[in-house]
Amino acid sequence: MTGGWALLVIDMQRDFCAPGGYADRVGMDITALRRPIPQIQRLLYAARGRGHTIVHTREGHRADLSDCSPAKLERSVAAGAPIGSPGPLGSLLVRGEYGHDIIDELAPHAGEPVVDKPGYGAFHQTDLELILLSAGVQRLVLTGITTEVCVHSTLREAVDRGYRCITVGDACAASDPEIHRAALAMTSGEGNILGRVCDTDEVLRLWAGEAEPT
Ligand code: C5J
Repeated sequence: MTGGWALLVIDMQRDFCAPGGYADRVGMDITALRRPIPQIQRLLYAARGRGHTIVHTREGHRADLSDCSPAKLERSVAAGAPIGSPGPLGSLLVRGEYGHDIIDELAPHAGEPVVDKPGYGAFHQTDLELILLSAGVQRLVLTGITTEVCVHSTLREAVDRGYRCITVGDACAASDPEIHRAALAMTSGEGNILGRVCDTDEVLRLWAGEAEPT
């Protein structure tokens, strides 16, 4: 096997997981979005124990929204949750606000990089690729939310960059379970065109050397 593993924990922020955050305001089901938390905790525990690289991401923008494209801003306004508008957790999806940070249950440990991203994909306008290159990573395990947007965008960016990817079905979530299923089906179609879809137990067996990575 060549290349090290990285566990990506995508956008498990209060803005997507807590009442009053962006997702709640836009009408998403935050109960569904919180469902992968226990599986991500298991993967984090195992990855830390095995010394795998762990990267957390957060979606958000500068307070002046100078890094938010007009198209993205207009979309959020039309959806009823304008990026930058005030809420009980602070301005929606703005860096430094309480809502922008990662939920307590999945708080990064000291030394684990947190990548702040202005887009949906975690490679877009970030230093993620450099972090992975420096750590010798070639295999990514993707978790987080939402399956169909930020996980999928990141997955597509990663596959085009040559990373071997596993999307962990029970460690990702969408607000709508049908969309979650469809996003996973898109991934594994055409002979795993966007990499494999596994569940948490399979990844743990793989890391334990009890299954062969492909
Ligand atoms: C969205 C994300 N859906 N993290 N962001 O706006 O998937």
